[in-house]
Amino acid sequence: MTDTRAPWSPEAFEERLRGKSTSYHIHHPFHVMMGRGELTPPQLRGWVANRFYYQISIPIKDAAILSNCDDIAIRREWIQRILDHDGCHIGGVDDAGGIEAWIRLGQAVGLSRDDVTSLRYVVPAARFAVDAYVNFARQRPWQEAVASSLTELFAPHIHQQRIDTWPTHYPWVDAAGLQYFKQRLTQARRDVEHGLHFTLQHFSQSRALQERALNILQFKLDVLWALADAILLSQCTIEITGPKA
Ligand code: AHQ
Repeated sequence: MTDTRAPWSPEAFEERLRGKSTSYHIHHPFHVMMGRGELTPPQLRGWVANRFYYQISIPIKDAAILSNCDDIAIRREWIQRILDHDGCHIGGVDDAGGIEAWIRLGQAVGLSRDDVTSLRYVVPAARFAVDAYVNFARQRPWQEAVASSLTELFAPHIHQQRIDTWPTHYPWVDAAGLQYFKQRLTQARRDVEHGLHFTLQHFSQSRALQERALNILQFKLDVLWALADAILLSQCTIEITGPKA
């Protein structure tokens, strides 16, 4: 059956994308508890250790997008995301990258580097949620994987919330560990500007494509929600015994 509906205007399409903020994981009970200072130290450590699997999977996901993408202009933009996470040494400047910053966050909450990098605390349901995202990027057209990254429309809010509240709610956390959230404020805004511009242009060829983009964004919102479910419901808590490196 031919779809005779006209596409939404770019403004109306963007409004619908942004309207999905109500499904963002900042509203998940675990993150509500975090924002209210209600998490115990073992719970916060469990979150940091499990989210590390998401962090190390992001550049794998982005490399999958690059490997599927035949558009040089898109690849030139997208490759920066890998450097942001893996770090780089360009023009004499050494950037350790976001994955190293997340390990620093782990140490700031009392975990050792090995506690984080060994993935020993990552619960099965957390792996499954993250792997669903990576496999989506591997198996779906790169344009759909670009659209799936638009949960970062809402990310600056949650990063800012942590920067604003952790020093008061979790004063035992070494403040240097918050550096990851601070650097994501600018990186997320830059990434979203590019990803949103492409999504508004590419998916506006038809109403059906626009609705597909909304469903893709909902899939990724569900990945983040399921990741929070996994961490909350698995009751992954990490007690600290003795000094940590
Ligand atoms: O630290 C995050 C990050 O590097 C990314 C990349 C981006 C993507 O490509 O899907 N999404 C994302 C997100 C990060 N942090 C999450 C958080 O709550 O700390 C938010 C998440 C996102 O909103 O997609």
